[in-house]
Amino acid sequence: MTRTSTKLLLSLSLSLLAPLAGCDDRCEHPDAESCTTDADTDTGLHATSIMLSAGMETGEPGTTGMTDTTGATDIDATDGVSDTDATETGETDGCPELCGCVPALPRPEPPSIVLVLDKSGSMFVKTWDHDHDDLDGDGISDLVPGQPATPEVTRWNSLHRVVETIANDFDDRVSLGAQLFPALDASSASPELACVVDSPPEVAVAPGNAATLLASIPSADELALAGGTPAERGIASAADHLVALDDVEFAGSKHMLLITDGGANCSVDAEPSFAGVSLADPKLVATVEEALAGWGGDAPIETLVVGIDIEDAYDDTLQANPLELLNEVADAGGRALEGEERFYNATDEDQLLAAIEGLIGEISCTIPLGEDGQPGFTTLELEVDGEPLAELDASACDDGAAGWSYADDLEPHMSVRLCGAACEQFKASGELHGEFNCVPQP
Ligand SMILES: [Ca+2]
Ligand SMILES: [Ca+2]
Repeated sequence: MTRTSTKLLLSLSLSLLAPLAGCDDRCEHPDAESCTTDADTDTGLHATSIMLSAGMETGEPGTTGMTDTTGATDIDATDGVSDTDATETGETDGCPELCGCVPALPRPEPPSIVLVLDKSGSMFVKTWDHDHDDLDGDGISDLVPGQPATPEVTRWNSLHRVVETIANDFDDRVSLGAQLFPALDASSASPELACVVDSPPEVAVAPGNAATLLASIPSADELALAGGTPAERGIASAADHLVALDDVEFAGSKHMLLITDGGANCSVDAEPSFAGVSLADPKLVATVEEALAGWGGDAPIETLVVGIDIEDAYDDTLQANPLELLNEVADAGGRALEGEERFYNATDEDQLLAAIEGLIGEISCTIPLGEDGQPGFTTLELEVDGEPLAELDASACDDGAAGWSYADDLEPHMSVRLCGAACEQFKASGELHGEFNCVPQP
């Protein structure tokens, strides 16, 4: 809604304001305290050179674009600077000669991510060739002739190892929580007990949470747990928790990472029988959609989907194809892949680690451009740690090239992604600097 109206306003106003003033190639750091402009309360259409700096704490978001719109035009059309504005800007408390003079945006906040973890019986009963050293299944290593293959492990064993790695790796950059589905005390004693989920989640979102998280989930060598796959109840509880977080302490973006080895069942509307709760749950997609739309008017919550060895085949118990079900969940969650498998479907432990590490890395290197996004008629230049970055298209960013790309397709762009080495550099230094520069008008 905001995007549409902003875009409309910009298009409607273009003819009134043309030619727009040009401005200097580069902007000096504006001093947020002394840079009072001759601001009329206005649309910000002249704010064509705006700073954002992740290293600065000054200023407030959403206050960009406060120069005048008193009809300033570059009458002599030779210096690229609005004649009326140039005079006025010269009068303003030491501001450099800019098209705009606005506070820097605040430092990006760490994202909040709930790991929504499948703790169903199959995670502890089914084993897999986690390191892919025995594709023919004869018990002999395919890699080292004559040597026995490594023993298969449970899927939970692999998931636990991956969670341990990523929780430690991202401990200082991401606020993590964990939701198990079903709950720790679920059992196969009754259909109800097979589907119970704890709410709030077992591990509340918090910074520096790795040790707490690992102490609160079943251990890697656990073999005796049972239960269904109440993913919808898990997602609902995790979304409730994210919405309830303090907006100031947890000001970053909010995400759920659903990691599962099968299609969701345990529908809240199911008949209370084992056959009933074993059927695919049609409600999961709707709940994920609701979270993305902004639960109770709150910020959108993305759901990212990682499957553990999901087969593309009809499942008689679910009465559905689990791969198709998870494709639908990924589509609804806001960050689906393209193609036949639109979620990350890991067939071994390395792929599971790569998928989860990649997704959390991507989230932590996605930087918002302020409440109103990028102003119209501007280009964006970014520097990490003092080095200018190349703008990339999204596919080059996905492939790990160094640089940045927009994280969204529509204008005004609301956020950017740092890609490849640029993401690593930002994570190491925390220094991101950016400028919106005006596109010179003819
Ligand atoms: Ca073999
Ligand atoms: Ca093996």
